[in-house]
Amino acid sequence: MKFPSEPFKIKVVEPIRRTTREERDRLLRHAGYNLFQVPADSVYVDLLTDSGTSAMSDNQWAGMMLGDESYAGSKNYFHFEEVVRSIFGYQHVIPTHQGRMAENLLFSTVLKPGMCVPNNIHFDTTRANVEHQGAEALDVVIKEAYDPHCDVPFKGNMDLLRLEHAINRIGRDRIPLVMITITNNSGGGQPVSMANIRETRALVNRYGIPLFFDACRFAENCFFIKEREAGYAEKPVIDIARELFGYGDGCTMSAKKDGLVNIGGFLSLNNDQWAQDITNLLILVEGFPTYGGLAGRDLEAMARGLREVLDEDYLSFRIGQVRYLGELLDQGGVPIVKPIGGHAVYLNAKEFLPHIPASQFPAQALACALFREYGIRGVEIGAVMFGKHDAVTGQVMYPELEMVRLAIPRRVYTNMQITYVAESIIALYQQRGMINGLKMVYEAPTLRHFTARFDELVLLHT
Ligand code: P70
Repeated sequence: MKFPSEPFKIKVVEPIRRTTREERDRLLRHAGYNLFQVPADSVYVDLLTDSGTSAMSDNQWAGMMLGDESYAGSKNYFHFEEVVRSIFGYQHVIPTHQGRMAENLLFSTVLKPGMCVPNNIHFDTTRANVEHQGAEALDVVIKEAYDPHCDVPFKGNMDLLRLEHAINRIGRDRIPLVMITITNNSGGGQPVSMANIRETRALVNRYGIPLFFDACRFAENCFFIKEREAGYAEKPVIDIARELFGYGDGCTMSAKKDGLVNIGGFLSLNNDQWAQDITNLLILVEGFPTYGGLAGRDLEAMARGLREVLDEDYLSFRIGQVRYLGELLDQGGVPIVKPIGGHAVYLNAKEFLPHIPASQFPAQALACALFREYGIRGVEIGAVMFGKHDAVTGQVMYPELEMVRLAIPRRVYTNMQITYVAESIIALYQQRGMINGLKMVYEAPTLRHFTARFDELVLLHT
């Protein structure tokens, strides 16, 4: 079947309401054209993120009732630890309330100013947490990742030549670890192949540098390996995951994605000294090591979610639903990033809105128009999220990709709602000349996309 149907039925529903265009226009102005500032109950289909927005299963909800809220030694921690070890295979399992805390603990422990972390592409919080330590977040993805038309199966791969060049230039002593983000979120939710991971391992081994994964969407990445990489078609996804993590020394994980939970994350690693230092810091800033900023019930939901996410009927539906949206848009002539990613479809805003120059934030303008016209919320992944002022000249530097990401929450929306999204975007594309550029009027010093404010440049189009 081209698009497998849902391997679940709906037991509980959450009503969503439709708002009027006038209402959304007012809310948008009030929000300073920043969709993070818009109340969620004014959104009809919310594709802002796939993070923390999953629907939990009856099995996970049942697990919540078995939460053991003991301060120390909760039985849910031991279950969680066993599940994480059985999939990821690393010795130490450190729970955190979400992914960025895992990043913060890791980078505060291993990084010093002037150091560097190479990654295929850092996502926003990962980059910010590296830079927060005075270190450099270096992206070394293959160059194809920056071409929205280039349809290659593993567009998240590391560029091994660039990585080796970077190691030689920067020096092994200033690179405490290399990271690989699976799937590569900032590059379009693209997977990394097993072969590339194996080769990265061989390369960093030659220099004695540890390899870590940013594992948020590991199950989706492993499913792509099964679908696309020679030799994996018959392998269970769980075995693919075990092989993949076997090439690493540890991982950070936001379980709000492929953990199928609304909150939770962890850090798992083999290095005893790092684990000890991280645990000490965890106790200072997050919580005791057997709960790490979560309730016992959250740990139980996460343990169960990590098992469910490897179910292959679930994964083929999940990847199929994202592909369904992407193919409808593609057939409707809408410019999207190819190939279609694992958790989201990415609109190519430069081609959608060729009349809006980079300085007027075309992807942000497109995301706002989609909300105002159709009540659909996506997120800008472009100059607002990743644009920078050059430290010396103050000049604005624009990222190569200017995208609106439509991230699909797991097990939440029906294919009718997804069809509505596709039809709305196709209709918006037909009236794209009406969309105006934006001017940024406020920005915070870090992670500015969450709070930036804009004005609409109403008169600038013809
Ligand atoms: C997303 C969210 C979070 C994330 C990630 C990777 C590859 C670490 C983290 C941090 C963030 C987001 C973006 C736009 C709108 C809302 C939310 N990604 N590494 O949607 O994890 O959030 O648990 O601290 O993608 O992609 P956490």
